[in-house]
Amino acid sequence: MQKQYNVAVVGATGAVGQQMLKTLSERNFPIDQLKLLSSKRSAGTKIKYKGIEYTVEEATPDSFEGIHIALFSAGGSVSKKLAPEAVKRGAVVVDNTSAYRMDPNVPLVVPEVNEQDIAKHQGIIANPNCSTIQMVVALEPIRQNLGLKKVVVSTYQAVSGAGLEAIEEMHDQTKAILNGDEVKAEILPCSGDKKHYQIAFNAIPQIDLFQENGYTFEEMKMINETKKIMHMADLEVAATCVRLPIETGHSESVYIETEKGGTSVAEVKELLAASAGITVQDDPENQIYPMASTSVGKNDVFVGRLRRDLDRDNGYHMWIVSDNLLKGAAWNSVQIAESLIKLNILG
Ligand code: NAP
Ligand code: 3JM
Repeated sequence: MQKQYNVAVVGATGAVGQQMLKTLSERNFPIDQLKLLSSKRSAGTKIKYKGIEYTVEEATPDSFEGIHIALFSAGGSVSKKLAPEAVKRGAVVVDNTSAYRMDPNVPLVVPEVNEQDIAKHQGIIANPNCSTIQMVVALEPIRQNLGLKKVVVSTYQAVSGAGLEAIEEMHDQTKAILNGDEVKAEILPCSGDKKHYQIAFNAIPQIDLFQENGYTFEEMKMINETKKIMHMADLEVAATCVRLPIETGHSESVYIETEKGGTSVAEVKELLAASAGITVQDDPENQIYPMASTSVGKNDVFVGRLRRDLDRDNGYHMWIVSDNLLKGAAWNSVQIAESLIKLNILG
């Protein structure tokens, strides 16, 4: 019989945590005991998993006694405080926050790209940022076959990437505007920043806090994480991250320059179509292309609108879409957990 594992989900009541439970259930993940953890606020809440009711508990260091795998998505400060406590108690942590992603001792993993890096873990494995994950899945087959020199990305990101409160804020603002009522903005663009702007019927060119270099932290996550995952410290990457009033599904306009020039668009499409985790949706004649709305609930990364640059024979433009809560968060984390079992490197 397959071995069963004790699994803790930290942030189980959140937007990512809910998708984590759905994904674990759909994958029939080999769970012996399941522990659902949150802050004090939601402790006592009942959540059903596979028809059985569980009571959510407040996450404390002792919550991790006897846990084999801990899936963290409760924000960076919770991971900084509790992930080392989980590791101390023998758990392997898959962390969905930015807390450890750039730590040289922590593998940053997208299984389609660098599954082998998991083997180097010292207790914590980091799950990249949602916008990074979907982009590197699409870029990796191109890197392998044509080489990669430069990436310029602009994102069109959904509000669910900022949590349940941001979704609610978008709903409330939309209703208020349509009813002619006063619009309140308290969360977006970034709950930790001074000013808040309306997201309904808007496009906000700020995700996370501004850094000293004029880029936002979300943009710097995409830049630094892409280089780390692809093992390409010299890759040229630039990013502009924008929040749109879309509930779920991040879209990206991506321009790349390859090492090798002259490969036809048809050949690049074939490379992408043959790769794990990618669905090509690209048929302009029939208006087929990826969209946020059609990506929701699916694990794949969708690629379309592939065109050669008009001035450079090693330049390509494409449109990359994925469900930010699935491949961008829950599904990638569960894939890492499945790899830990498959590669027999759980602690
Ligand atoms: P959310 O909907 O706001 O949910 C936050 C979750 O964290 C809730 O379950 C909340 O519990 C829990 N939490 C908050 N403070 C806590 C504490 N002190 N101790 C224990 N649990 C606590 O946010 P979300 O969208 O699910 O995102 C959660 C985190 O996941 C983000 O902060 C981010 O770091 C990460 N994330 C990663 C990606 C990615 O790209 N890989 C994408 C989205 C989010 P209560 O119900 O008790 O408040
Ligand atoms: C996505 O610590 C926090 O306040 C969480 C901020 C956050 C992050 C992050 O930096 O971990 C919100 C939404 C992410 C992420 O995946 O990078």
